[in-house]
Amino acid sequence: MTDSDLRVGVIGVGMMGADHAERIAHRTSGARLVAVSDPDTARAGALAERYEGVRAVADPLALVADGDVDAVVIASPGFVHEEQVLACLEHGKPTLCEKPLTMDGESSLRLVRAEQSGGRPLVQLGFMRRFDPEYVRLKTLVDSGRLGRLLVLHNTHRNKDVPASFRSEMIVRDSLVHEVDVARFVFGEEITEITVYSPTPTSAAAEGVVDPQVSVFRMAGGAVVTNEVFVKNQVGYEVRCEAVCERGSAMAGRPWADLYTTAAGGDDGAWGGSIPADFRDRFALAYDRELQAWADASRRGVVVGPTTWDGYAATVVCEAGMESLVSGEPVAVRLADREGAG
Ligand code: ISE
Repeated sequence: MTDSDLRVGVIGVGMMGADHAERIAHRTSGARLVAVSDPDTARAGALAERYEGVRAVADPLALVADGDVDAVVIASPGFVHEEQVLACLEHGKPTLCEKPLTMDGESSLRLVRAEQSGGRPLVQLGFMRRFDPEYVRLKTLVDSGRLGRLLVLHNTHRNKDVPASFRSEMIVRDSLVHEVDVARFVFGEEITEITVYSPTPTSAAAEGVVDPQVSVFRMAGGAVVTNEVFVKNQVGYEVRCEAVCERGSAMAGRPWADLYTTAAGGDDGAWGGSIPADFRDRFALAYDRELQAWADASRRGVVVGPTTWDGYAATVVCEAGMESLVSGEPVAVRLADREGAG
């Protein structure tokens, strides 16, 4: 720890925020955890006590304004992101904002424009797959042209379980949003149309929830992306992405690089590895690299990785996806002019 360390405040210390707080406190060089805020003040207090020199601040906007906080991680729910990100922009503080950027395209666009009018990029979006070594290698391979043109991308995204309050729309907005970003990242193009299909739901799904969901994106260049999102698979966290090109394919996330084991079982032997329980395990390295890249860039006064525009585009695709979830029909994605006033 040195005087030039980036002093970081974390807003929202539930599952992901607490994980990021620990990462900043112990695994991010050049960064120091100094403050945390959460509507559950007891939770924030308990977390602050775990680390030396960390304060719990009740009001998240006071944390942003605090002169002893150089940069902010926002891991609160999406519906409070707009005012928190705006406050960070107003105070000129580098920010890492977890997805979704906001709950609808209009408010996300307001943040894009607010950042643009400030004259300097400040916000990195928390799309961690872009920092996962396998996704990075897949993207590098596709970009190298060695496999020829990229034709189709197949994404699989499964969670072991979610609470009954995790409704069909959340599967689009909170889960599929990652694949929206992956498609845009790997192709380097916008998504122009989305269709969300509703297969027969698993018997584990809460009443009225469409799980799994299968969706198809049409990319600006004409290619197609398929996605399966299944949030109650009862097994564990399985996330993969296969790029199908003219002369070969590449897959990230399968098999998960893990210890291969054999075991005596029943009449026969058995072999296997293990499936991570959730995203914190599977993407631990990606999160480490994401936070390190953010801290390094923040100290240099730049932004690397996904931007507010990426957050905005993902929000608009998900809005169209929620419309398609209801109708089952393809819905066009209409983005504002990237630099313009619209
Ligand atoms: C959660 O919010 C995440 O971001 C996870 O990566 C995703 O797998 C999960 O479905 C979401 O609820």
